[in-house]
Amino acid sequence: MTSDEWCAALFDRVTVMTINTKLNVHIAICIIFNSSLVIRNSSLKNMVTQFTPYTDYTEYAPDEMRTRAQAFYAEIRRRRTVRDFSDRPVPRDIIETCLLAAGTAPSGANLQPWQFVVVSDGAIKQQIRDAAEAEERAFYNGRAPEDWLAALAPLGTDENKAFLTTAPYLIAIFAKAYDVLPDGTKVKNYYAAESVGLATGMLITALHQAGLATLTHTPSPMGFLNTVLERPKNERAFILLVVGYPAADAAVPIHAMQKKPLEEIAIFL
Ligand code: IYR
Repeated sequence: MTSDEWCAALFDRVTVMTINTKLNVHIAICIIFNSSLVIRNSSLKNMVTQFTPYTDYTEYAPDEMRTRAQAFYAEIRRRRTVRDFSDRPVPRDIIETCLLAAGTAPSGANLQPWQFVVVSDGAIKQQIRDAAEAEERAFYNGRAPEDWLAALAPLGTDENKAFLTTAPYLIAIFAKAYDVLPDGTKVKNYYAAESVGLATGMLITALHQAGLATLTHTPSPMGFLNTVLERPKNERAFILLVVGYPAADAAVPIHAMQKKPLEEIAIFL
């Protein structure tokens, strides 16, 4: 029996901290907690700190780094938020691979507090469109303050969201403020919104890299997504990502192409 297992067997509710010595010896310390303590995982093995050499890293000479950085910038600066989608189907495995890429995003305590719901079913897309357009009608016809509408004017958006039924995929991205264990225990996630934002950015990048267009759609409020997609209370809609090929005649607002120069977005100290 390992020391971890010994602790687990001895106490019903314990936490095990391990001290990783230079000799790589794990010293397990058991602490008896009061009844409010919750163990994240019934297997205490997950609490042991273990390391493995970082062999996947590749270093490039500065010239090659420069070339790679410039090549990536040239690629990503072509990304556009698109609102005119084609209905051409996209192979599902491409979406799956991009989701796997998104799932490698850093997250608070590596708790990966995201849930992606990929919708290709026409009837569900129609339900989402109906509910989103209802919210958007309210938004554009009174709910949105004047200055918000003025900021949106150069984008030419309105309450009509045809892309929600035209595009082959809608990916509803939810953030989980907490997880629920099989026994019903709630376990808090950390930096859930930040983590899901990072994963969403990586998903958009992966999809662009694969040759697909996206739209980060934020019908406001987005609570209807829980109802339509039957998601539990601990999941909060973060964004609705529309994915597909741009329509042959897709156009993008010039305003959206104007990105701030480096001097306006970065300071070097
Ligand atoms: N949710 C509305 C309004 C909207 C808000 C922002 I901030 C945008 O960048 C774009 C649109 C809509 O989707 O039309």
